Amino acid sequence: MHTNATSATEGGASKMPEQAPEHSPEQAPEQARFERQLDQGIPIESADWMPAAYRKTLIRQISQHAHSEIVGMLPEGNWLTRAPTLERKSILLAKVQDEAGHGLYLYSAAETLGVTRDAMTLDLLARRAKYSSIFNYPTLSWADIGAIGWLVDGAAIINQIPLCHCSYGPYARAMVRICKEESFHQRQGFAIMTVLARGTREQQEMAQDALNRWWWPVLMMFGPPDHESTNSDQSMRWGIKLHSNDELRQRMVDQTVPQAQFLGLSIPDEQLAWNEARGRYDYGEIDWDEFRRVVNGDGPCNEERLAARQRAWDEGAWVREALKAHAQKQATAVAAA
Ligand code: BYC
Repeated sequence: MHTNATSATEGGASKMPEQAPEHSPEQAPEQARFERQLDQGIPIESADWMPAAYRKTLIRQISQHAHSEIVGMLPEGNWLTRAPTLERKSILLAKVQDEAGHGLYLYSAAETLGVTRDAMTLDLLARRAKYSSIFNYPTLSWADIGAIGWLVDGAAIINQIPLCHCSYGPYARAMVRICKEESFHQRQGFAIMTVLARGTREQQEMAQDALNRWWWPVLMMFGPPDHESTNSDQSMRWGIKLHSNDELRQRMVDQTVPQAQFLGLSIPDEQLAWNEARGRYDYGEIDWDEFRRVVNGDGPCNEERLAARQRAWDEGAWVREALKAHAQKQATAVAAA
């Protein structure tokens, strides 16, 4: 089995296409065509020429996005055996399976850029690749499943709808279906919160406690503040990102406050206030030290999440071997025919 230990984003992964450095005189016509495509909103496809740095940025972002979907199955999977009813269990099972599907579409989209899924996975396991900070927080009660659907999937939709129009065709197309499924996920989370918020005092307290714990980490999902976002400027020029981190975070706050009011829950932010002049909500300071700690491996569940992915990789070795043997057998049969 191929277990390339080099980094996908450093170009060490197998099959990474050879490409001359950006802006070399020989590449000027291709560079001009690439820029024209961006200007005219024509998607860049995998066979098109693209600057090496554009390819590298896409591999970084799409693979991290894929890893997030797969690691994101773990906190929710934790409640599959403890869902309160058969109906809730079936819905949660479908949602977790959807996340697996999202991971697969995204790994496939990244593979169109010439990187292998094995190389991407090994980057995750070696901590060279990131995944969303949000999945390093534990799911302590059933209300957390409601909060994840409502808030985490809510944030995902706000962040990901624009990606349906990003400049790289395979990524944009993968996002269309993902966003449709995320909408269902968000509604199932809101439905859980609605039941709890209208339930007994104990259920209301569970819902409030979940909101208290998830609110700030959800706002961190959108990434560092714009002035600290190292990739944003270039990614926005390339049409990979269409809005800044702070703009999307603000949309999340503005969208969620009325939903919390509807539920009768209070957002744990004393500085939250409607700003008439801006026509948006002002909100309090995010603990960016916590964000950096969690991204750098020191969140409540980082070790547990990576250990689970490592176990899945090790225990899945025989499946990968079997698939490879099957593919070789098929190829031999076709060649012989
Ligand atoms: N967590 O320059 P910046 C989901 C990193 S899946 C960890 O602003 P960029 C869901 C960033 O990678 C959720 N790391 O970066 C799944 C960069 O480091 P590197 C995932 C973060 O890429 C299952 C550095 O910080 N969604 O919702 O321009 C169930 C500087 O940041 C985070 C996606 O992946 C973070 N929160 O913008 C339910 C969407 N934020 O890579 C739900 C696609 C930043 O240079 N990705 N970093 O070493 C994006 O839209 C962008 O990559 C981000 C960050 C907005 C996340």
